[in-house]
Amino acid sequence: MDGYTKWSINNVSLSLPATPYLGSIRFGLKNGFDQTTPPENFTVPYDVMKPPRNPNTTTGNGVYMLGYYSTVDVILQNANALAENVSETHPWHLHGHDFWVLGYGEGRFTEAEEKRFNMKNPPYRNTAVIFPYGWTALRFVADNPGVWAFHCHIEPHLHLGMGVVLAEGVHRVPKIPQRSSFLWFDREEVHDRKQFLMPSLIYRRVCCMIISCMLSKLNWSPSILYNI
Ligand SMILES: [Cu+2]
Repeated sequence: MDGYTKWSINNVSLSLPATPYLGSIRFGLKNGFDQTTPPENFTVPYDVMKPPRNPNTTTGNGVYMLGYYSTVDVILQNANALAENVSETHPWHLHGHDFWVLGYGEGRFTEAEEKRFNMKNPPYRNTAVIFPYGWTALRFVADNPGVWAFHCHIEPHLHLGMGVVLAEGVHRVPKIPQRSSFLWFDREEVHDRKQFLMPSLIYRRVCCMIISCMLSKLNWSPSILYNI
């Protein structure tokens, strides 16, 4: 983008805002971050194996607003890195939650893969990799009030945009200091919030996001799948 290399998710390269999300959401600041929800999948069919014809991307810092206590499925879909036969491994880390790793596979994810999900004893982690050209399916319960980053933990990848922001139950977070709507905030107070509820044992499918990791520069991009 503009001559720079970025990573993007569904054609959005994450560019964090100056104002902390917690304060922006709690205090209703419309200018704190992009108010449009980022895309939950690719907008057009996209061959993850081949570099896109148009390598451009967009930037953004919108938030996936999750229903409090909803069950969220995420399909991390890896793609090419804008070159033939180039795709990398990315360790994706979710803040604020652990998730079940329901499955992973090669190539483009299809709904048929769901039949092979491990619903019996899936690993419970807060980090999982997507392999080159592969996909990884995760599930978690949005039961922890707050705003949470979900990102590749290879730091340069994160700083080049490989991440998304999730939020749930922000109105339940106690004592968000007014100054959190400024350009800094008191970490101690934010981390002091308590969990309100324990994870439910009943999981309901509410959302399936397909998130693509591709070396930036996509104007049109991959994937579609949003189940309610
Ligand atoms: Cu990465």
